[in-house]
Amino acid sequence: MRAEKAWGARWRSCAHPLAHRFMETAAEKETLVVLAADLGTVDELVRLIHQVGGHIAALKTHVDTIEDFSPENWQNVVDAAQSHDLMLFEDRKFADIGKVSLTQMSGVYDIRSWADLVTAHSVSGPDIIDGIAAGWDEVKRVGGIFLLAQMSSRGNLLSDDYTAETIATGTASPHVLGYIGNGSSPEEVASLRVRVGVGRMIWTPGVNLSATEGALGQRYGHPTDAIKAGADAIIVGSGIHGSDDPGAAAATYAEVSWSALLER
Ligand code: S5P
Repeated sequence: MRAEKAWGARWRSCAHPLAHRFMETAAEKETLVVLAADLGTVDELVRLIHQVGGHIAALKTHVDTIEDFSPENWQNVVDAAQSHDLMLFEDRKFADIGKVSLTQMSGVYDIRSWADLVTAHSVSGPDIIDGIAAGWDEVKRVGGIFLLAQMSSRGNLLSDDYTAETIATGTASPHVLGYIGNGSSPEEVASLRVRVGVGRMIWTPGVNLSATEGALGQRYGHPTDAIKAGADAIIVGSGIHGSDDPGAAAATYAEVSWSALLER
């Protein structure tokens, strides 16, 4: 099978079903691009999804930044994503105690009902994972969590020890599909991969083909370097949505990322 051949050990070792779903979509479309769809309105988002949908493997959102959010309106984003076989990845960066994280899975945005994947910090301890997972349980859906093991922003406080503790927390839970790593530094990604082993995903933001720095302390590295160092997806925002031709930009990131995986 095509996905298994391309992904090798990752395909055989990842236990979470949504990891396989991602790897299948990626292999089908030949892309490791996760679009960071950081735009302000539902219409803009839907237009972008249709422009780049054939070249990306998942859709990352910040739902609380959508100016015209309503549950009905948001359904257009969900439908657009599903029409391109994209999982919805809400980058909520949960960080509260378990019980509050559970309630934050519902509320105004009702993340549990449409997100397949979410991000969480491990700073509050392991119970945050059970809180988030209980949110999906309540609506009988399966979801996966990415823990922030590293960050791409300059001056962040995620030390080596913090990264190690985060991996220990993630390893202990079947809900943790993988980790966010710092795509701006191939060395950091490589050391994260050594610690994580083969059985979980590493997805990396902080990648851009032309810039080395972004606004307000964002740092960038080259997508090829991140993937060769062990990243399984590149999270790309400005490099695509900030381009004059997002469709063409997405196609380029897709091509670069897929070749890097095959070379790895
Ligand atoms: O450390 C991180 C973690 C994340 S999830 N650094 C990040 O930049 N991100 C997210 O990736 C961030 O929230 C944004 O949506 C995206 C990067 O966007 P870009 O425009 O810089 O490519």
